[in-house]
Parts: sequence; C-alpha cells; structure tokens
Amino acid sequence: MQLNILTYPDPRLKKVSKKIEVFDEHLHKLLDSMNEVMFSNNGIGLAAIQVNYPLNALIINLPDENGEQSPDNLIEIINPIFIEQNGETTYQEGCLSVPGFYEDVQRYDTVTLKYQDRYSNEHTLEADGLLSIAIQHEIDHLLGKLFIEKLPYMKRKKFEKEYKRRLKEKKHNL
Ligand code: QAP
Ligand code: CO
Repeated sequence: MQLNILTYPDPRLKKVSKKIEVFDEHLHKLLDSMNEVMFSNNGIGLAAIQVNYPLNALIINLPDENGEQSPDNLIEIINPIFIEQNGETTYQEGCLSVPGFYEDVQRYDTVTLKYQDRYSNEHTLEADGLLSIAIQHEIDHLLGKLFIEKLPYMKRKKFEKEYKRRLKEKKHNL
C-alpha cells in the first residue's frame, strides 16, 4: 500500500476522522503501511488522516533510552477516548505534516484513555512523559487539528510567514 504524507496547508488534514467499525485485513494493511511510512520518514507518531485516511487510528513508536526505535515498542491506537487529563506540561513538538518546524506546545501532563487494538480488543492506558504528549498530538489530528493551531498568536504569525517563505523557495527550486 503506497501512502503519501499530506502536508500543511492541505485542507484534507482538517477533516474530522471517523470511528472504525470493521477490524479486518484492510485495516491491518493500512496500519502496517502507516508504520512503514512513519519509520522511513523518521517519525515517532502518525495518524491515519496524515496519509489521507480520515479514520480514528494512530500509531506511536517512541525511541528507547539508546534513541532506537523497535517494532516491540509500536503502539496502535484505534477509536481512542480520553477518560482523564491532568496537569500541564510544555514540549517542543514537530509533525510529519509540518516538516522542518518545531515549537513549544502546552498540553496536559498525564492522560488516561480507552482505545481498541487492531483486533478490536479494548485497552485502558495511563500515559505520562513523551507518550502522553504524542497521544495528545495524534488525537488532535483525529479532530482535524495541527499543533501549530495551539501556538500563541505572534508565534503562529511568525510560523505562517516562515513556512510560506520556505514553500515558495521549494517551488522555485523545482
Ligand atoms: C508527533 O511527530 C509528536 O519536522 C510525532 O522534518 C510530536 O513524528 C510526538 C518529523 C512531539 C511527540 C512529541 C518532523 C520528522 C517527525 C519533522 C513526528 C521532520 C521530520 C515528527
Ligand atoms: Co502530527
């Protein structure tokens, strides 16, 4: 399955993703292909909508203490719902759909969520640290939101100016 990553300002990134009802081979193929495209682009998190499938599915694969990603640490999250969100933290985030940009974003410190795996089995997960941030970032994608929308006004303005400048530069170089 050949997947391409949508990048800002693609309007398809603004769609609200739909609940997954069928846990079949098609879903498994999509998740496997998402994992491939995330890994080959040096990502640690990816939502299905970023590859043009507006479905409530996301994957996260955080590096270990040696900075290495392992298939053992892949988490596949389908139809997530937050059941608790506590505290406050700030982290410099990036996104495969906003390549080359990193900015501080404010999030909850810890989250608890319910979700399903690829076989439709239900799980509850309590997350803190980088996992908590990654989950919140990816669930925002399911709602059609990007991290740049959480920036304070002036930082957002600065981002838009710089991003447009880089897009023009890229086009010019084609
Ligand atoms: C979301 O982000 C996230 O700009 C996943 O040129 C963000 O995988 C999880 C990436 C913050 C936890 C904390 C970004 C790759 C990857 C780029 C990513 C780039 C190449 C971002
Ligand atoms: Co993202």
